[in-house]
Amino acid sequence: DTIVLASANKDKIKELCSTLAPLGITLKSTYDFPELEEVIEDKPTLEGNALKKAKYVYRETGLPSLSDDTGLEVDALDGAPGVYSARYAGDSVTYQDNTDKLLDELSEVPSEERKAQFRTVVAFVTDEGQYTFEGICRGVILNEERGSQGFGYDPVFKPDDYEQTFAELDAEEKNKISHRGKAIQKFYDWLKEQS
Ligand code: ITT
Repeated sequence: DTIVLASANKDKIKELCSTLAPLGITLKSTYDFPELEEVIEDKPTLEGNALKKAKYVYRETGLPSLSDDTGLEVDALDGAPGVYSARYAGDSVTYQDNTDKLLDELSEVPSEERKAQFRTVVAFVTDEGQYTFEGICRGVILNEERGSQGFGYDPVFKPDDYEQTFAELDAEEKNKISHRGKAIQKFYDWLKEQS
């Protein structure tokens, strides 16, 4: 029961492993297959990019492949940065550059209008077919960064019903309520039904 995680993002791999490994699933990542190339994420949707990544890795390795495409969708920005979340401030930028741009774009937006959601689409491709699973976590974008755990936009995202940002929660707490945690839970429930 080996699954290849079709991701090059070490922070995502860490979160995915910590949720899936305890469930008895053996995981490899694209780092175990040096011949794999980086997949260009040029689809207009999270679903499209997630499937593109998992299909490529499945084709090259012949092993069941699981990918994750995630976007931060801000209501006041009509869903931006969305599918462009990794390169919001430009190509080859840091998490900090993207967060700075987000805070800048929202600088005039009052707190009650700063609602947003993280949305993850997980794609699973095997001999039998291709499947996607979605997870959403709603919250608000704060005016400043808080906390040092997690990654990406975590320091400015405060999930609904919590006082802390994702960067102030430990990994286990984040996984329990996060977009990624929910998508993986759906995937796992489906996987169990198949056996
Ligand atoms: P792979 O395609 O190799 O998996 P990536 O970093 O390109 O990695 P995405 O396009 O899905 O992956 O990433 C979108 C960006 O959204 C990511 O670079 C982070 O800045 C941000 N992001 C994703 N998940 C996040 C999370 O749980 N918390 C905070 N920010 C997150």
